[in-house]
Amino acid sequence: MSERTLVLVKPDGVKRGLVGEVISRIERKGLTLAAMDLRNVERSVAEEHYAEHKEKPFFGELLEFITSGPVVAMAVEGPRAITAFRQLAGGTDPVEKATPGTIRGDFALETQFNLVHGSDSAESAERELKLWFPDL
Ligand code: IDP
Repeated sequence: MSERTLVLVKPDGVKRGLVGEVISRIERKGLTLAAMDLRNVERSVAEEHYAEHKEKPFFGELLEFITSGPVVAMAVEGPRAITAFRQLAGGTDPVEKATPGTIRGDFALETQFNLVHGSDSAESAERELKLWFPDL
């Protein structure tokens, strides 16, 4: 049974030239791209995307960051794609939680600038894919 997840290469990943690296890891895992787009993020989309964090102290900074430059948005598909990509990404804190061998563990140092986003559940994936790829 195949499922889809939303993956973002965040502005730090695009600026650092890590788009190819992320796509390569997704493809080597056996997952496939159902859609992909380089785009600037509207503030309203950023607010909706991160709605679950709106009471957090870092919400303002997070919106600034995610709208600071283009992101690459992807719909990634495959068996257990949601969990599979979360494993490829590694934990949120790239030093304390992400292990070497993961995207964040190999390439990031700061929690905010952790390079990628991946939906964290089937419900999130459905909500986020509707937001980012309404026509898919
Ligand atoms: P996730 O991206 O691993 O699912 P979430 O807890 O959903 O992690 O947080 C969303 C994003 O918000 C993180 O990827 C990171 O960029 C940012 N973030 C999370 N916690 C902090 C923090 O304590 N300070 C600054 N930014 C944070």
